[in-house]
Amino acid sequence: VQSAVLGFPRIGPNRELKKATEAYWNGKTSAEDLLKVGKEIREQNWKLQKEAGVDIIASNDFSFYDQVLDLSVLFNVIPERYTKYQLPQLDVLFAMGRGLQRKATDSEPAVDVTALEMVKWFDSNYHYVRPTFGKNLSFKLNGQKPVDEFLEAKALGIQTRPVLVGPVSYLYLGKADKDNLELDPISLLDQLLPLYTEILQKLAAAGATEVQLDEPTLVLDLPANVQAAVKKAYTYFGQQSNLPKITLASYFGTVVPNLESLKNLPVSGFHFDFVRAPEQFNDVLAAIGQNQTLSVGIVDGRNIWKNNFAKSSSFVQQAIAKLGAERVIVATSSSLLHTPVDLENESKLDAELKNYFSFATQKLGEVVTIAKNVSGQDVSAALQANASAITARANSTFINDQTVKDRVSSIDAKMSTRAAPFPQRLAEQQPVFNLPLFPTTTIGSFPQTKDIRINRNKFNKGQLSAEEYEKFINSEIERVIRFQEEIDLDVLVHGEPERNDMVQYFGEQLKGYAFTTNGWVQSYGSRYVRPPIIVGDLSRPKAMSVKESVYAQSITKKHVKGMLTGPITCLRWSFPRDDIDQQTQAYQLALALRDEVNDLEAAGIKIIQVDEPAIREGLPLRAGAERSAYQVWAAEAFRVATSGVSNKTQIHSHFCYSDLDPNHIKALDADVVSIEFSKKDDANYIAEFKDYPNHIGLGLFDIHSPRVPSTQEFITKIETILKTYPAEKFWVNPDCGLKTRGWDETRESLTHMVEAAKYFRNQYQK
Ligand code: THG
Ligand code: ZN
Repeated sequence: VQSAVLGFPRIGPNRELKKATEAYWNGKTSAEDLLKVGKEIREQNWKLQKEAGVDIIASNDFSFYDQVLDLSVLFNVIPERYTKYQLPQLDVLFAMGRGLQRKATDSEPAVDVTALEMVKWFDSNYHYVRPTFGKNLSFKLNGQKPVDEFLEAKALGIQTRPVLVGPVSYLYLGKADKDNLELDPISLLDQLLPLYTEILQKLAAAGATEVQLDEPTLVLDLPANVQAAVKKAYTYFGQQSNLPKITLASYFGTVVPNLESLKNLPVSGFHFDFVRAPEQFNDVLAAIGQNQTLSVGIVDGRNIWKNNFAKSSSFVQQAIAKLGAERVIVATSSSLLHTPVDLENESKLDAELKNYFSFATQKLGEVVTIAKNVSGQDVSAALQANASAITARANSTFINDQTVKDRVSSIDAKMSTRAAPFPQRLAEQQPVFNLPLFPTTTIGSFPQTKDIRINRNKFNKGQLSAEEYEKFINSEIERVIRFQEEIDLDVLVHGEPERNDMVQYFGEQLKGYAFTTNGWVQSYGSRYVRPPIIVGDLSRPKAMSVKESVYAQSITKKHVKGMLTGPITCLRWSFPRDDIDQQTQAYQLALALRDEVNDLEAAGIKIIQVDEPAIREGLPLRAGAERSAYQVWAAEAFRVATSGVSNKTQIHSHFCYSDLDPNHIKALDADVVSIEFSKKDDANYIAEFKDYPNHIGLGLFDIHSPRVPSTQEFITKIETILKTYPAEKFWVNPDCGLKTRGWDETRESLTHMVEAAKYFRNQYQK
């Protein structure tokens, strides 16, 4: 029985890719330098997998930004605004991913382009760059990245299985441009299939015997025309000559509702995710054809818990019993992109905990061991060590906390409902805040400068005392407060200089969490996160954010928002426990946050923002009972966290990077919400939020791009929104936090934003 890995993290064991990419963007190194780092990482990853004994190793899983964006470049799905500057292809790729604004020089003209939209990859915290289909499409191949990388591995003596997102998922995850809204991307399939064929033929000619085409959209509720497109695409490939064998891979859920479209397809095999959806086993086994292989995704690509070898092996054995050993492959459930690179890099992690975890590198050993075990090879030592780790975790002392359990069972409707409904709260809040029309604010974070990172590092290494560090943080807070006063924002924030990340920061302070020092996972482009790990029942030993908020409020007359991360987002951006359900973990977090919200209020903070950007990504991928239940408990968890305050305290929340459901947002009953909007300025989306009952800020500029919008651009945008949206409910704010931006562009953008708000204030007061 063979072992397979669907993809490996491409960031390098010590974030080599991030460092190289950002150095290139900052003009410190050349494109050649960056390409070289990419090549080294690929080589290292392939060798690691080869040495671990993995039989089927992916290539083309590497990307300098995003694998979906790579395909857009490969197929020339490049909107005109990126091509008119004659930039090198690598710079076109980055411009599409993050926008580009460059002043004219003697030799080069000025460049000013916005980025494409970035959206969550299914229910993960990875973001892909959405293919955007404009009016003047001219599909053709740009280069041959998959072939080049295949050949690179081959030259190292490593035969790989190239991976590409499949044609149906590529189109279905894309969208029509706003000048081309009548287009259904799926209708482009006929134009795309010859290009896939061309690249697949090139791969075959280069020596690839097999490719992996990822069709994760098969786990969604697909309209009939998309199901038909699956059938059509793979039937088409079956009719072409000189293609490699195709493994059609799906993951993150069950494919059963779309199984009809997979029957009798001329592919050599399928890969399915049995970690997330073991219940699809009988149905998919009944559906696959006589000679087709089944890649059994059994090692979790989305979480870090050690695999249970005994359980996994017996699962795979069932497949072998039906299909025969030669038709079964043991695989990771998805690409390992979503897990940290190597547990061995964690020198500070408690040894007991470490024994329960498995990162990408360790997961290589897991697929290999399970494959060997079901092939009848002797891996008894590994099995024994594994069994004792699994037992030890189940019996470990840090998991259970009866006080927490009791508190969760005491949650009732009163705890999750504000004292009065919104109109009454608003009436009580207005005299407290006295805000002007079009109040301006930001989402919370301000630039995380090099200086901040250096000082945080020094403090963590013990080179800076607690007092010195606090003094430094306070000086940063003061700088941010003065800046906001200077540009005349209405509701201020403290800027979050003390926080590395909005989830990790709280994870580090809650009991029941473990955290890593080097467990980075790519979130988008060069931005990575270190998800904390929920290992036991969660509680809050002491206040987590009160000190900084109180200091900020003490040095200004304007209101400063207290800033917290909501229960769902803490859950979604952590590695959750797999031994209890997510709802229980969310309630535990909600109670810890409720205490924090109440403490902030008691300390005199009158506006408290509890961000839930991950609320949408937690939504089960398919409609049904589980999804409806989630909508209820996720909203309830948020309200448990935020309903302990008086009517006069204003609760804000913030959401980003997903297509939001206004009804779900409504169920949270926050007084003011801000939502990401700058890439979604089409009339339909505005209309969806038109009836949102509470107050709302539609994000006015893209904070992922260094680009600075002009005052006029803000005015035009607000004008469009005000055609459908009532002015008296409207807040003026950016799309998201500013931590990834530099100070210069932040100052300029916010200044323009405030000017635009004042322009409308004047207009409306006349
Ligand atoms: N935190 C986490 N997940 C997130 C966000 C976040 N997902 C969605 C959204 N915000 C966009 N993602 C990110 C992820 C990382 C960063 C910014 C936005 C970021 N990371 C720093 C970096 O890579 O340089 C490292 C931060 C650190 O020191 O921990 O800026 O905000 N969890
Ligand atoms: Zn955001």
